[in-house]
Amino acid sequence: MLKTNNISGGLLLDCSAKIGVICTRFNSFIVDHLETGCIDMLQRSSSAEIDVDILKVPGAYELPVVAKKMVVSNSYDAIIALGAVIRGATPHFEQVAGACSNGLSRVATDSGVPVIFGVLTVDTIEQAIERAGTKAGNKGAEAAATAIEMINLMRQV
Ligand code: INI
Repeated sequence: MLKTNNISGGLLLDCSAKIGVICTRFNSFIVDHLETGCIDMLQRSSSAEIDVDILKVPGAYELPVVAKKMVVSNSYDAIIALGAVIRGATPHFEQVAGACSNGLSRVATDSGVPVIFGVLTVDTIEQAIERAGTKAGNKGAEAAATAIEMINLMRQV
C-alpha cells in the first residue's frame, strides 16, 4: 500500500512567529521600497502576531555575517535579507553579489533556518526600480511571502 504525504507551506501565517529583516543602506533609494513591500506583505499574510526585527547593514556583502549572528541566537523563525547589487554601479559586482548569495545560502543550510534571498542583482538602476514596486513587482514582498511559506513548511517537517 502506498501512502503519500503532501507537505507544503501555506501563504497565511496563523500562529505567532519572529522574523528578522536585514536591509542594506547601500542603494537605500531602492532597498527602502523593498522593505516597505516586505513589511506590507508580512502584515497582510498573517492572522497571528508576527514580531519583526529590522536591522540595517552597510551593504550586501555584510548581509551574511549578520544573518549568521541572528540564526545562532536561536530567536528567529526566518530571516529575510534585502538589498540591491547593481552592476552598473560597481566594477566588483560579481564579488559582492556572489559573496552575498553564497554566504546567505550557507547560513541557511548550515543552520536549518530559512534565509530568504531578497537581494536584487541587476545590470541597471532601471531594472532595480522595476523590481522595487513598479512594473516587475516588488522583490521585498515576494521575499516576505516566501518567508511565510517556509515558516509554515518548516513547522511540518
Ligand atoms: N553593496 C551593495 O549592497 N550594492 C552594491 O551595488 C554595491 N556596490 O555597487 O559596490 C555594494 N558595495 C558595498 C559592499 O556591499 C560592502 O558594503 C563594502 O564592500 C564593504 O565591505
